[in-house]
Amino acid sequence: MKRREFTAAAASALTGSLLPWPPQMRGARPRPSPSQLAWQRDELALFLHFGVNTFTDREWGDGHEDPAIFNPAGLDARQWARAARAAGARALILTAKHHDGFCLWPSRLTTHSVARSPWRGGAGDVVREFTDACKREGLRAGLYLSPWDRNAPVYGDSPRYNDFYCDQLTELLTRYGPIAEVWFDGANGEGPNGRRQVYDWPRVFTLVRRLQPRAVMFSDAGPDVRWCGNESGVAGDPNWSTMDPAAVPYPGAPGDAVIAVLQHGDPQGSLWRPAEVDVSIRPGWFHHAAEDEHVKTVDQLTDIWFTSVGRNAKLLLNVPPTREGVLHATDVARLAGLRTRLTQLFTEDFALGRRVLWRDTGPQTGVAEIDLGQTVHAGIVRLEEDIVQGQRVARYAVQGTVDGAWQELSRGTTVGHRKLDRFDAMPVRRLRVTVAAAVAPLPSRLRIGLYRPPRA
Ligand code: FUL
Repeated sequence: MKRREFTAAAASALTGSLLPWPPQMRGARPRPSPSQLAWQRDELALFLHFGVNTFTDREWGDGHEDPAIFNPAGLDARQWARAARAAGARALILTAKHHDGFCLWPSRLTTHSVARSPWRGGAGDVVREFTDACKREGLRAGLYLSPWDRNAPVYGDSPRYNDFYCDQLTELLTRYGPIAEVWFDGANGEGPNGRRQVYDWPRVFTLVRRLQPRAVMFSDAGPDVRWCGNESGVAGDPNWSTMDPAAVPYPGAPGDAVIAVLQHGDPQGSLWRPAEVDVSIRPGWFHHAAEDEHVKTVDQLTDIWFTSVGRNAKLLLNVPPTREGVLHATDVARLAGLRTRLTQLFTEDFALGRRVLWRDTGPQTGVAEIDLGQTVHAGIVRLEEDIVQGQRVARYAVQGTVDGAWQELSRGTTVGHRKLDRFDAMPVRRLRVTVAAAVAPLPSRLRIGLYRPPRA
């Protein structure tokens, strides 16, 4: 589902300097804050789209749903969290409110919520069950609160809706313990009365920072992590984790130039704002029984892993609960299958423990060579920068000796947290990684891994 346009209100105020955190040092390369670092190191989070759309079989509700339709009799948040753990995910993000305005928690600000549903006799709270399940399974919990609300009567009455939205955020960020990520969707349209909302983003971001200082905020315009510019599972190449905040001034800012920056970042950008790749395991974001035969295969999910985590991004994989309130058996099996595949691919690192000979070839370039000690059947190379120090590599090449002669295995642009390249299977004895260009001197050497071919 593609986003719609936001109004340009308060755009100019949304620069990094507005916010007290993350700190950015003048003149130095931008670096991640501790929360941004933890967020990226999680690598995989699951997204849970759940709400009245699950019962109406729609993707975008209009806000006129009868809350009585919401009755997920077998709701089991523990099952969501266990499936996430089996997939190797370390966080989950739930749609506490989608564009229809229906709240999965008993918000005192609206009657369009679980409190008016028959589920748990009207005394239920999906957000509570979700956050409790995350805690019990040792996962971080995140919440999505749609800015666009097609039910709220005050939507489009800008100051009043901004109060309403901030009050809803306050409920979510004060009742349920630590929240690791707050997700602001760029989709936007008219309210029930045909009016457009002018959002007070600086106020929203400041509120989240105050109530949950460790949470990262996602939107097209950050402030902490950015959208990757598409919903197909593919981060940009190159993919810089830095960007100029003025390039995407507010969530939902339109235009090809905006999409290009979201995809690629900017090597000269003044802020650390890494890319998150959100994609659904199914054609839609919500569960539709008609799509049960169209769940992405383990091969497809593995490809997505390479084009997201393998391109310096974080993967947010949507797996929507059914009307019963559980993840569908097919989806659960695919998640487990993905983890099994990744474990198979990355268990044996031929370069592990081997001596790396590094030679500086210029102030910002160098060559690493590794003798693997034996000829190995290889097909994947892994490169990593120590992003605690920021991101610098702009161009690299990987070569291997095949029957004594150097051959190119892969080449690329950015590395960042992780770059994964697949290449035609080769019997490789020695490995060489050349950093041909960087945007600043490298503070430390790359980490290098070498693995079997994907489907050997
Ligand atoms: C989009 C929304 O319109 C979709 O319904 C979904 O929530 C997706 C993650 O973002 O902008």
